Amino acid sequence: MFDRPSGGSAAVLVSLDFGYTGYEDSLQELHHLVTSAGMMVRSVVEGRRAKPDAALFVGSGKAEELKASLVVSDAQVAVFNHDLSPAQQRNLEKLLECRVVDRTGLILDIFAQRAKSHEGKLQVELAQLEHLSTRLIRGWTHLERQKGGIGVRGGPGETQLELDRRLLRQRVKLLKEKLQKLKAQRGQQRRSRQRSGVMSVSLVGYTNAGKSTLFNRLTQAGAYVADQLFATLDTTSRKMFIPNCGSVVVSDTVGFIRHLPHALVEAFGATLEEAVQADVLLHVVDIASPAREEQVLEVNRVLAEIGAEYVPQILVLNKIDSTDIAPSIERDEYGKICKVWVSAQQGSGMELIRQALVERYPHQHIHLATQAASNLDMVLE
Ligand SMILES: Nc1nc2c(ncn2[C@@H]2O[C@H](COP(=O)(O)OP(=O)(O)OP(=O)(O)O)[C@@H](O)[C@H]2O)c(=O)[nH]1
Ligand SMILES: [Mg+2]
Repeated sequence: MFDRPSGGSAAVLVSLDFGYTGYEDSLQELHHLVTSAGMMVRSVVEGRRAKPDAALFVGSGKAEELKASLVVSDAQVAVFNHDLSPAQQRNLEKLLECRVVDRTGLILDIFAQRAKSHEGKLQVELAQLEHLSTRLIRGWTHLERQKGGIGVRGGPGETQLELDRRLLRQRVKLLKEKLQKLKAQRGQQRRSRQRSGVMSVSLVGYTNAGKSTLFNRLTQAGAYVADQLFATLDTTSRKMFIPNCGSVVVSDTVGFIRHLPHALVEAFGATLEEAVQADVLLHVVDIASPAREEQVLEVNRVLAEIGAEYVPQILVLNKIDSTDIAPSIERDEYGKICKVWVSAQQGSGMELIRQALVERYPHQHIHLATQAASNLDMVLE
């Protein structure tokens, strides 16, 4: 609704090294994010600073270098590998005379492009509005165009700013109500699934780890797979049957990324709840990525944020075909499989994942019983 589509634009990336670890990885990830948004990377402006400049984020010399780079490479967008304050973004746009996108804005842009389902679209719009509301300051007029369309007129003496704020609040409230209804429906479906005693497994992991590829392997579904960040936005669930054991419902979910914008985590609450409510999480890791350890930590951090830190996890170390590791398993101190090395793309190690799930199956009933006892709603139903 608010984003100007980035697809097709040429971009100059801006990245400052503040001396934190993982700088190179984050810059590489920015590249991938920008191409995933459908833009072309024309050049990269880098620098080092102790801390960001209050007015422009980069120093004034660097800002001039950036301006020249935008002109030389005929780029229309400057994409920052950082989050900018509303004032910094405004100052930069004025100085550079081009669109300035920060990291959160870029991720929101990709989500807006990818959203397919009704729920996904509502979630993205809510996240965009929440992000925007922090930027709603005097002189900001993005909502102006919509004002007439919605047909709301400000009362006497109401400033443009107050009107904008009011429109925004109304829309946010409406979106939250709609999402709440969808969440209730989702909960209903989940409860009937739980009552039927079917084990539920959610695939979680860093974006591009191979969750959808694994989902397709396990369930013979045709989920969208691509070398893009955030290829999957909507949760898809499919049944999978394990011989001599029973049915398992597997859900493919949205991927995580470092510094996942908070507005997104909040807006995607209903979708992410699929992970919170699962009996087991298959945490998919791209073993070929040099940043894999940090990615695992980041995924666990988001899982804790949404209340899924106590759901049992099996670590699926994927993409072994790009290493010299063979399909294999590791067991925890209780003798249960806790790590599985596989290649979802080649289909190797799939039987090891099924074996790991079979081991967890009996616990499902214990889990259900405890959950039912502690959840009055379920007992009363
Ligand atoms: N070499 C190799 N590549 C793989 C493997 N599994 C997945 N990929 C590739 O990794 C990329 C991402 O795969 P997806 O299945 O879309 O990853 P995802 O985790 O669902 O990603 P998002 O939905 O974007 O979060 C694709 O290019 C896949 O072909 C694997 O076992 N080996
Ligand atoms: Mg996916």
